[in-house]
Amino acid sequence: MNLKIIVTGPFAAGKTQFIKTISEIDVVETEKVVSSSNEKAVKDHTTVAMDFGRITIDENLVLYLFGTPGQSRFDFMWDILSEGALGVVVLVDSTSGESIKEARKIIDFFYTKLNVPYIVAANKQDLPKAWPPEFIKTSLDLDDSVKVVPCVATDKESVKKVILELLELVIKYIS
Ligand SMILES: Nc1nc2c(ncn2[C@@H]2O[C@H](COP(=O)(O)OP(=O)(O)OP(=O)(O)O)[C@@H](O)[C@H]2O)c(=O)[nH]1
Ligand SMILES: [Mg+2]
Repeated sequence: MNLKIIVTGPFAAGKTQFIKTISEIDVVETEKVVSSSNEKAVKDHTTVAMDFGRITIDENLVLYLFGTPGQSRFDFMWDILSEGALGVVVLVDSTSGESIKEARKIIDFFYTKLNVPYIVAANKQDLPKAWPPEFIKTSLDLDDSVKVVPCVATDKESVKKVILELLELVIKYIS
């Protein structure tokens, strides 16, 4: 079985990094140099279309990971990418209030559009200023049933844990 998973979240939340850390194939990236000085203050490149990676869980289950662009000016891609997806990881930069605010809009978009299981990954937990997952859950005003898990997208074990948490929900949902 093949499962399509969306990795989404605000600008610079760590989506491309997350997929690169876990993918067994070279990630197909669509990075371009950022255009505004605000963005430049954060980083040089941004995803303009998608990231694509793959994970083989076992001989019966392969996950296809589709990373979205984070900036809302590319949100036409969200529609295209979400077609047929069965689960969503919403990454949030846990050090940024702006990221949390944007994440709320993204969750609303995907939940309205897809209505499939999702989890929130409170990313960049290695940074000293990171808010804990519980704080992010409260700030996002999420239902108690929504899982908000800690994440460090540069760490393979951490990314794996997030994927497995989502997979559990997806398998329940489709069976
Ligand atoms: N310290 C730390 N840095 C991270 C982590 N995840 C990502 N980063 C860094 O955060 C920056 C943004 O990461 P990207 O993967 O480009 O973020 P993105 O969500 O794909 O960004 P856009 O596609 O532009 O929306 C990069 O400099 C990453 O190296 C993390 O868990 N910890
Ligand atoms: Mg990206």
